[in-house]
Amino acid sequence: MSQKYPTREIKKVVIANRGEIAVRAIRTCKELGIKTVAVYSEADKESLHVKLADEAICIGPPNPQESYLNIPAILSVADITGADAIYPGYGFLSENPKFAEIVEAAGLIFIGPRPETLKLIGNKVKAKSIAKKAGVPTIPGSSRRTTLEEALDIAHDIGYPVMLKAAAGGGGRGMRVVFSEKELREKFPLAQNEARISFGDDTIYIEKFLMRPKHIEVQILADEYGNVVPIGDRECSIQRRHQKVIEEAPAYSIDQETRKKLYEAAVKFAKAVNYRGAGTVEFLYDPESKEFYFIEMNGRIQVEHPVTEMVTGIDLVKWQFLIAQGYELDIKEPPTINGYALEMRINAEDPKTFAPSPGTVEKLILPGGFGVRVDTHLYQGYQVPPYYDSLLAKFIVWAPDREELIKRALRVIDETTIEGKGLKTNLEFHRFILQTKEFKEGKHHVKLLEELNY
Ligand code: MV4
Repeated sequence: MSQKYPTREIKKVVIANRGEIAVRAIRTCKELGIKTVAVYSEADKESLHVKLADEAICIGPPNPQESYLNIPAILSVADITGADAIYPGYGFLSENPKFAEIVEAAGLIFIGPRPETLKLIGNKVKAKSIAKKAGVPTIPGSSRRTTLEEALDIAHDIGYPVMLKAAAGGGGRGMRVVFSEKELREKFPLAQNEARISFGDDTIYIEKFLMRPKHIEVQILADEYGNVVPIGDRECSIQRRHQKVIEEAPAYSIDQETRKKLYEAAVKFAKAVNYRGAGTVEFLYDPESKEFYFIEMNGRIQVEHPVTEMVTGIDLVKWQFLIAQGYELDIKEPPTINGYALEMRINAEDPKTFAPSPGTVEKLILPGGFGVRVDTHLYQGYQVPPYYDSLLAKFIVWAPDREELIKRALRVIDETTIEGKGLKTNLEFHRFILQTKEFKEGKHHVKLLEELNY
């Protein structure tokens, strides 16, 4: 008989993050009756998460290394306030195995995957070989350190173009496309050198290059009793320089048969790494062949989690806290997906140069209405600091079909005002993307913005 009730209780949690995700987590904690302790840098003294938390402790100067990445400072806050758990959110220390280890060694609950799991999924090459062994489709090529000679043989078998990838790279860094044997001989040592210099590790592997893939990901919830459930899928193909701009759920262009196979693959991988909590398995999808390929697993709640929440009605952050206390998942099957949702990441950036453009929010009119959710830490008078990522708000929109979804998203942009000295946003960039033929027809892919010269 599996466990129905918590094996441990979280009475007070340190939210080791800032901005909209800290606000998001504090809201769920209030509803769960969990006390919250905010940590903040000197630059975030007036930030919303500090105002909403039950307690707030300054942990250092604006520089993230001395504040949000300062492990001793964060552990000390838990000690001083008598917290029994730490919530990492996304970014910062959220996927740092050492941090998870230290938190658990201090007798605190790390609300996230096990440290060993974070180690496994943190290494792209290791993750790919685990996927292969688990019977999860991976991109043809090698999944371990590859010499030039081996690369030449593999490229001959799988055909050009091929992609050289640095094992220690990630997020699009350390990748080179090669179109011929001659180019492979030239570029391979360059790729090794670049990897050694950039990442301190010259391990290179080779893959078949997918020309215009879609980025499809599967949300997973996994409890401590071996239950692993896919909680829908998302398409995140609208990216600029590997930064997601618009994400949507469900992925519009995949059919039910492919969806079922994707979910099976994602569950297989999550079980193979003994996953716990909320996680996402990322795939590249070729709409021509309907083939999909594992690329990585993310051991954190993702920025775009609200689109999944909008089409399933499931509070993913709440389940992170329940699983961390030993609750068993009462979701046994992939939930019914109702309608469509998309998220627009509203960034403080110059619409022409995309350079960060922090400033003071002097005039703020946020959108609302049926099928509209706004996750933000902004308020009128808030000073956007220049030290952190440029995300100001997430506009999440729901509608029964994708056509109405795009109309509603455009209406949301029209009614929004975010203005202030020096403060610029990418609102108009979203309007442009939503009105492209490719996006409207669901034919967008990861190279679209680059091909449109963004
Ligand atoms: C690829 C690929 C095409 N072919 N691998 C980018 C970062 C990491 N998530 C893996 N990525 C890719 N790997 C092969 N063999 C395309 C991507 C990719 C991508 C590439 C260029 C620009 C944007 C991208 C967004 C997602 C994935």
